[in-house]
Amino acid sequence: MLENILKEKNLPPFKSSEEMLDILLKEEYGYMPPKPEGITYKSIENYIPNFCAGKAISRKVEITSQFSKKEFTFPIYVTIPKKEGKHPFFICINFRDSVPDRYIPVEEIVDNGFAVLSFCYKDVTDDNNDFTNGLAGELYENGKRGASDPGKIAMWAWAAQRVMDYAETLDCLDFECSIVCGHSRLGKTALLTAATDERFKYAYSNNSGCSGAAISRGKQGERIEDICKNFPYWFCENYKKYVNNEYNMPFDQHYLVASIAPRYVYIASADEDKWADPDSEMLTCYAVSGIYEKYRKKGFVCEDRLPQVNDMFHDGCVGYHLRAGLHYFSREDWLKIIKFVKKHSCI
Ligand code: GTR
Repeated sequence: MLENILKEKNLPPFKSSEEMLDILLKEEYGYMPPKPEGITYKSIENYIPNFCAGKAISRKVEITSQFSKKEFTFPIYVTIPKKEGKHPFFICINFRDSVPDRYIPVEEIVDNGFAVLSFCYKDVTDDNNDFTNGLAGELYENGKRGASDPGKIAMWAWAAQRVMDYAETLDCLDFECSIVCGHSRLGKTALLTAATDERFKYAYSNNSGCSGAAISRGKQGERIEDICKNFPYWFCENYKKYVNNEYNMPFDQHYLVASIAPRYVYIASADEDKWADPDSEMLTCYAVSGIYEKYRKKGFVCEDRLPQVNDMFHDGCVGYHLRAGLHYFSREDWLKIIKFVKKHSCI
């Protein structure tokens, strides 16, 4: 059944990872901002005293990236279990700088043995059309950008990669078990982060929908037309060419997930989140499955039908679940991605 649904969409065939990523950057997200020439970190220890009943350390770190004549600083929040050993860890791109946060149940994450490093996306650059503030202000003269220059999603993804730079200075983390995660617009960002940086071994996208995990051809709910009208600044200028023109795109969102293969990808949907379109999100998992076979790995292992509430497919390198309820990064979503990582990394 899924094979037939996919056939009708006539998706562009896979190319090499480099080619697929290049098309996505040129036509959709814009090319990533350059890596900094230098980077420094300033830590405030014991940021939240007695955090998680004393089971975790809490630290605030200011990351400063240096470019030729400019520099850019943003804060991150680090929570690491005190227990001995190397900890698997999440880099979580969040809507707020609060820790814990309604989208990050930190104590439960720590109790499961994971560290979490999070930041507020607006501390990198505002979520609006203003390209003169934060990182955008450092990159663009006069706030003007060319057709393939980065949109805001690429800038938030760049910031998650700087958090990985910082993580690499710590010897208590397990780099075989690094996960970048985010919800909605930040789920799109999480996928782009992993696609452009192999240091992330897992990417977790929560309810990311249009221009994230969902196939655009024939998508229900939000379409490229809507997203380009409401949030044109998330993308590069070229993306507007594809408004109501999905079937002529030289790419679709399966390229984004395929660029992460053979690393792990997990896509989560919510049943009442019709705007994101769970069916189109799961179809992406199905569409990329074959890529993993090239690497002699299991791709996506599922029932041959569209998703149903409480489905959870964890057997292959591509994971998926459909949770009951609304558009939200819930505790249930966290527990399911944690379960998936534990299963595949044998924790
Ligand atoms: C919606 C947007 C979605 C999703 C969401 C969010 O309004 O249309 O693509 O990203 O916002 O980020 O909360």
